[in-house]
Amino acid sequence: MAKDKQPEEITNDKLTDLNLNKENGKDQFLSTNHGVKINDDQNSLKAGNRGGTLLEDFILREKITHFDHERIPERVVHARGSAAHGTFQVYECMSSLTKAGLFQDPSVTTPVFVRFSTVAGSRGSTDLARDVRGFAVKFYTQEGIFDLVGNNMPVFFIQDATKFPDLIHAVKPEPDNEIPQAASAHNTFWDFISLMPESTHMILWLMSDRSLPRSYRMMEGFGVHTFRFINEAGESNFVKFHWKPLLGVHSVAWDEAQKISGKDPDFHRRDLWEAIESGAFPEWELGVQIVSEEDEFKYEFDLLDPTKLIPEELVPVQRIGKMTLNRNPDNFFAETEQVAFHIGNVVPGIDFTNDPLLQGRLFSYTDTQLIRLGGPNFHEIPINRSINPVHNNQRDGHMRQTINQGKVSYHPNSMGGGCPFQAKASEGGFTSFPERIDANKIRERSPSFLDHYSQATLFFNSQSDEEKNHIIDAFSFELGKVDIAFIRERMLGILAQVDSTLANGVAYKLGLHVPKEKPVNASVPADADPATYQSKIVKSSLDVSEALSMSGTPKDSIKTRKVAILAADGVTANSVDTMKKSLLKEGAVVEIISVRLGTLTTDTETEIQVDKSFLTAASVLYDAVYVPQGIASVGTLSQDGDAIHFLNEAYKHCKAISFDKEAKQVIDETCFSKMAELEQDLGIINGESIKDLADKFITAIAQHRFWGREKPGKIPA
Ligand code: HDE
Repeated sequence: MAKDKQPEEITNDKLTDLNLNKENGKDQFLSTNHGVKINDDQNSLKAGNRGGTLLEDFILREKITHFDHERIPERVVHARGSAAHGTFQVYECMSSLTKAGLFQDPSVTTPVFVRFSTVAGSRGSTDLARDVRGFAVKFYTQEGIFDLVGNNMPVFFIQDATKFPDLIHAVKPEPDNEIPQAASAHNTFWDFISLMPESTHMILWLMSDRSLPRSYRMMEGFGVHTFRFINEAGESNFVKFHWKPLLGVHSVAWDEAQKISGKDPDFHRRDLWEAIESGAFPEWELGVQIVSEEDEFKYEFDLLDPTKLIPEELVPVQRIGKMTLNRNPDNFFAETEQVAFHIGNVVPGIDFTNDPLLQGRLFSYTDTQLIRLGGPNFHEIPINRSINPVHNNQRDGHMRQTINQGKVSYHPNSMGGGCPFQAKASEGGFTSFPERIDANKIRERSPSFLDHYSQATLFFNSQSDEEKNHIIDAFSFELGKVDIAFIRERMLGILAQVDSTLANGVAYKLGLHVPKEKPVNASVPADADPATYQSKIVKSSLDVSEALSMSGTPKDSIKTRKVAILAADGVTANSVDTMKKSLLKEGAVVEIISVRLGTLTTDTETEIQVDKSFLTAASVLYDAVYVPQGIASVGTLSQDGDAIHFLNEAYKHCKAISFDKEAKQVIDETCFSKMAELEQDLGIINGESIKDLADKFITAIAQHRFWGREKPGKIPA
């Protein structure tokens, strides 16, 4: 066994060399907000050494006042988020469908800023909550700002904007004790949902692995609503927007998600940041599904109903361009926190439909910025500024930045030469699509919105067996946290409308029976005949839509996957080096994990830097694990509870595990020692030739997970 190494000594000089940057930061003297250089930032102004502080101390007062006002109201929803800058380029000219400038010229690069988020939790909550993810893209086009404010699921919980405050009140922590944080697994959420059959389709998505992304970089994005594309001739086509991640769509296990929430609540934020810093830029293709005006009523669902998707088998997704995120924000608050998205930010060539959820959102986003960012000039905050010039007669207001010149702030005028002018459509002026509207003024739900179950069934039927099991487990977990029995039962009644295996599976785990009565739709106006609001049974034209399952997602790359190498003193240098090099060559991130930090001494007396010790590393933060050979290293690890736990967890979460034949001694201590030989095709890889081992390991990591190995309740990790 190699002797313990002493850590490198750090001298006092190194710790206190604060003058290092003085040269670079010439003239960067500390100053007040009004430009006065500060001489003493350590002491407030006092009446004598031990005397009271003087009100006169403008430096202290300015600093503390600014600090007192550092927080702005967090977003009511989507408070927790992370963002990045990037670019978008269209593949070919889309002028036959839309005149929007950003979709015309493949040589034009449009800057974007993208913010990903969870919905329910507060700003400081965990990234790994079971939740929908926001996927909001701000395109800074030459014609103004276009915001595509979407989610990572293609449908939504409700059909009408007026139910949004109810939905959010139900999912947020309960108002008496503010419990639970960032979780839908509680009474009020399921009380509401179980009375709202229109939520069923979305709830299936929420209970699926889609709500537990491995990374923001491995999520799909959806505009959800049907929008319109308008071309130069003024012709309209309906369009649904999609983002397809080039790394594929991947998720983690629920047990893993809960553990990550403790080990690294910033898991997604860190992952996005580190990928961009390392130059592994996340990429998505923008997809569109196009439906012509003539085909508006062709489908068994209503295009205006945001609880429905258009199956890709019915209308294929055309990939029209690529988005690359290539720069982290410089300042979280100034950019990620102050960015203000608005679904109403569209450019000529893109227009709205009458989806009642979309229509309500058109009001909400500006309204929310007024309170969050403190006034009507939030468009002047750098991250929200249009890159093309803004000219209008809007003036003044809280925190106005622009210094408008001259006397004229009205239109029409002659004193300002008529400026600014209105733009003709041919000059790029925005004109709304002149949709014909001829109707009574009513408060009603369209009967075409009353099919609440068929797409939920389609979604469930389209999942792999493992995905189906995860959905059953997720419902059982969430409803298991509901302590009011009739809410659980009511929810089972809804699940019975979707699929009997689903309902019975959940009922079994809850120790309940599936109710025989049909669920009620309680979202009915006071004077309405409840019969007219009852859910309709509609037969879906498809039994299965493969695109709805994640099992067919691309699994051909290990780029940015995190691989742990467990090692201790005496490890065989060649094993570590060869494996590490092979993994790095394929773009993976590799970390050496050991019983303590510092360096390891190998069999050849070389040294290897340890990246993390078992104290700060955990299996749930990695995609795969390798145990190299080396008698002393293997001996240490086989006696180390943390190392064994690491491996057990990796096994439980169905990750690729590889080990040198000689490291079998470590595997013998794990709960899967008996399975190690049998599950070679299921991601447990061992061998003698390190090169061969590395090749097989790389293929296995690219599979993401071996869900077929899952044995719920059998792995004590
Ligand atoms: Fe939002 N939503 N939303 N939403 N939403 C907000 O705006 C709202 C809906 C979405 O990273 C808020 O600036 C209403 C659907 C994202 O900054 C607020 C309704 C979809 C983000 C608001 C919806 C979204 C928001 C809170 C029902 C997917 C985060 C802070 C009519 C298509 C954007 C803010 C960011 C944020 C209202 C429904 C996506 C309160 C009233 C459907 C990604 O204005």
